[in-house]
Amino acid sequence: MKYFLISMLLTFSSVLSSCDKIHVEADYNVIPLPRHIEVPGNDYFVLDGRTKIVRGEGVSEKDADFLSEYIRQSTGIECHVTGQTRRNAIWLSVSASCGQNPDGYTVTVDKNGIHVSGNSSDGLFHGIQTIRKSLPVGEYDEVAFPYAEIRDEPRFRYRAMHLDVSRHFFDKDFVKKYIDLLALHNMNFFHWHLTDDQGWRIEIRKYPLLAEKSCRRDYTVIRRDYDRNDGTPYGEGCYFTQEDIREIVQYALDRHIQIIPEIDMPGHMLAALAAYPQFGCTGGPYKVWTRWGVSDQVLCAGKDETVQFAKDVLSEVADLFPCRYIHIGGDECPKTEWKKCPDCQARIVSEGIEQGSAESVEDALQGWFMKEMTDFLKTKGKTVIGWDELLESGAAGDDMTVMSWRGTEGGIAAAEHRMDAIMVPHSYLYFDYYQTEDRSQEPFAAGGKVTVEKVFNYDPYDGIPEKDRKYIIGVQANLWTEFIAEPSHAEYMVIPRIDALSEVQWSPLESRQYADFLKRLRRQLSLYDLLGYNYARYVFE
Ligand code: TNX
Repeated sequence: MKYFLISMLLTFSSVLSSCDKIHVEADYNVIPLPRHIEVPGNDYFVLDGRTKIVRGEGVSEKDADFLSEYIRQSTGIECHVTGQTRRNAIWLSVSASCGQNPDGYTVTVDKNGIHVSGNSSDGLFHGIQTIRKSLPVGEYDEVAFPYAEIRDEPRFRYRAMHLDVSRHFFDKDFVKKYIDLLALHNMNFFHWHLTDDQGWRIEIRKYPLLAEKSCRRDYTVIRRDYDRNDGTPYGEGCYFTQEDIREIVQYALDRHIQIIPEIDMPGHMLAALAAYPQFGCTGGPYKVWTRWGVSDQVLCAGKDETVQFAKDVLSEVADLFPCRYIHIGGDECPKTEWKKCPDCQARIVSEGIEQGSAESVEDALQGWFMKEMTDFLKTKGKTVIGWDELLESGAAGDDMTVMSWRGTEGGIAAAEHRMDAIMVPHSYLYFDYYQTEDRSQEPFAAGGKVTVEKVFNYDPYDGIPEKDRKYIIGVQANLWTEFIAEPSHAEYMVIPRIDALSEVQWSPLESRQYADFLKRLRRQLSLYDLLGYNYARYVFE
């Protein structure tokens, strides 16, 4: 009797646990939401340790390995990559199955397994991310994938996040972790703000003092209280060597992300001037800035050596980053010194620069400077991106791409002029801003109020006439780091606003609902916990 009871119990519990296993289900309602998900019935394909990953033609070993690693990370199940098999597998392939969009992919789940097919290897990678995010997080032997048909492609072809490593430095490991986060959200560009008044963070071989001197400031002001400072030098040795850069570029490329470097000029250059004062209007001396804001000290547009310096820097940067885009800033460049500088005034005369549509003749001089850089970079096969001030200099040509940050007007005007534009309006997409209605609950931030819901409801086509919409190539959010010194704080500012952003970038407007998004977000948190990201919880409180 005793043995009978024990064996009954054992049978019962094994039935229970096998039910348990079966009921761990994949869920395709991920972030960003795929365009089209069809789940026809109640049938499942069961993934387990015997499931193989099969690499079709044109599929890289790396991409297959990523999938294997994601499955292991999330569930503990080891799926190995092998040659062809007819059953119980995840087949990866690249073929134009879902229209022309290179970022598009399809997923089909049937009794034999899962087929992921990308229109290009980028599309395949996004499909792999969707499978990854569909997985439950925990220790499992089996995961049931409901039979499904997923067809997906992004709304915008440019999908990015920005990171400022000048105001505060974030090291190689963090930059990689940040890139991982972008990949998880199907983004394809990373805008890397490498230089600013408060610190220069990239090695330039021709100007070694940029790494040696321009990375370090004597102290840092406390918040915005310019009468107080922390009395501690900051940033010694905090820069990326060219070797670091190459490593990070490759790391991003492996994750189907291109890096757009930004060398902000001719303003936001005080750190560089501290090491090379001869490139300023007055000759200095200058100090790497210890406070925030907009400095009057900028590169001199009149001196030939300065123009050459800027080109030399861009030349090394262009060689380091294979991306077609290079960002040359152009924002917040006061003309205080240029108005007084004999060299700048002489340049205006010698180049016959006229005010034209610019706000002042010195603004037109900035236009001349930006055009010099643009033409130079064109010889290197690069397309220039600049902040929306570009439009005020009268020099913006349709070969430049405008980043509209002061509002949406810059983007609207750029599109009108048939220039490509990227929308980054600060009141919707500055993630250094507060993220709730009640600032008192939050760590000190740059200002504003950018709630998750506000990001979610942003539509980059707002105010853009139908005929101009093709010029709005995409949308990104910025993380300026004046008040963000720690990696965990940076993550906290970004997540979960990045989730809302990724839906703006990827998913069709019609299919998105905030309440539904929050449900999906709750699921995504388990992945953030697993991967060790810090995030803000306000939306759930
Ligand atoms: C404006 S956005 C800036 C940055 C600051 C940011 C602070 C832009 C092109 N310039 O230099 O860090 O505001 O929110």
